[in-house]
Amino acid sequence: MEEMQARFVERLMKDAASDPQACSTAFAPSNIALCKYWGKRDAILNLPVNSSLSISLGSLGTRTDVRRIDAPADAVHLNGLEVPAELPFARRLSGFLDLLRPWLGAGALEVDTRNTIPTAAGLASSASGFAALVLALDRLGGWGMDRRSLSMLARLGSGSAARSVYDGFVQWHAGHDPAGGDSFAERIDSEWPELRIGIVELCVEEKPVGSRDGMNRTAATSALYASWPAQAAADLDLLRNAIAERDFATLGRTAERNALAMHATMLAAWPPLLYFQPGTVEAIHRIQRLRADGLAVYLTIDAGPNPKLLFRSSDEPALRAAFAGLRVADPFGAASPA
Ligand code: 2P0
Repeated sequence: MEEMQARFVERLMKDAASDPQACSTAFAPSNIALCKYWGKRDAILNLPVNSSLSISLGSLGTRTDVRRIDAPADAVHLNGLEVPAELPFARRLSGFLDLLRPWLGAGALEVDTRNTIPTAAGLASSASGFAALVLALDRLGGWGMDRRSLSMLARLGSGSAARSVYDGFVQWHAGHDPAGGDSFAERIDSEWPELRIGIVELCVEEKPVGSRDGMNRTAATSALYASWPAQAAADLDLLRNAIAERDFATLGRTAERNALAMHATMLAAWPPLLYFQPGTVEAIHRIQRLRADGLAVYLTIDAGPNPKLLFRSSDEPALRAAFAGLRVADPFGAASPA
């Protein structure tokens, strides 16, 4: 497994420059998929079955500081607390660093990761986490790599991280190459300043089945999964058109249907995957009522219980009134911390 990843990294890094620094820092925004990534065509190289499309979450994301240390092993901190080396978070991170160490000047690193979003609550913190790490490592090694290559490196850490190396609307191309060389993310050159994402925080506990296991189980056991790739491809085209034409109703409707179709494939898996909590269902009903009353609000839900709302800035007061404690992200707002 490591060998295939190492070969992939070697090919990618052959054009990298080298100007090693003592420390570096980077921020990456979290992202919410409007057309979801669900299923892998290659689990080792993290190649998806379908292309996906996301919107970044402005200042909600991950800041990562990386520093060379004179120590026998990496030191990992998450939100200010040291993470013991044997915990899955630290092992996954150090395993990823091992892939890139030959281009970093070897040695142990201290990695300090701070999320402005809850970890493992379906808010894609692994996406912003691996993206911020890769951006910081590019600076630490002085590689000067382009974003497309960095998105492919981030992809190896976590699929959705490929999309978090950019701001705004992003498409991750599934690609066809078995070696993974054409599965990268790309920014869609379009801004939509009125667009807002509302995060309904119902549950910040770690979910029982992670998305990696969830998508593998769905692809392996759900009869409904057969219809997913075509649905995702059709939705992606609709979303691209809606973005180009600033057609909010089509954007929202397509994103909501895409998310619920993904959850339908999970429900038909065995054992069934039900990420919804009672509050999730209540929120879905509330959104349907608000829409029936004329409010243009749509939802999307990842592999977790927390709904995210899609709406326009003019409706923000109404949605804050309807959802107490709503956290609102402004994807095209003030520049994210660099
Ligand atoms: C997405 N999710 O497009 C979809 C929707 C969850 C539901 O990408 O195995 O943590 O690390 O590639 O990226 C979450 O999956 O999975 C995800 P891996 P990842 O945002």
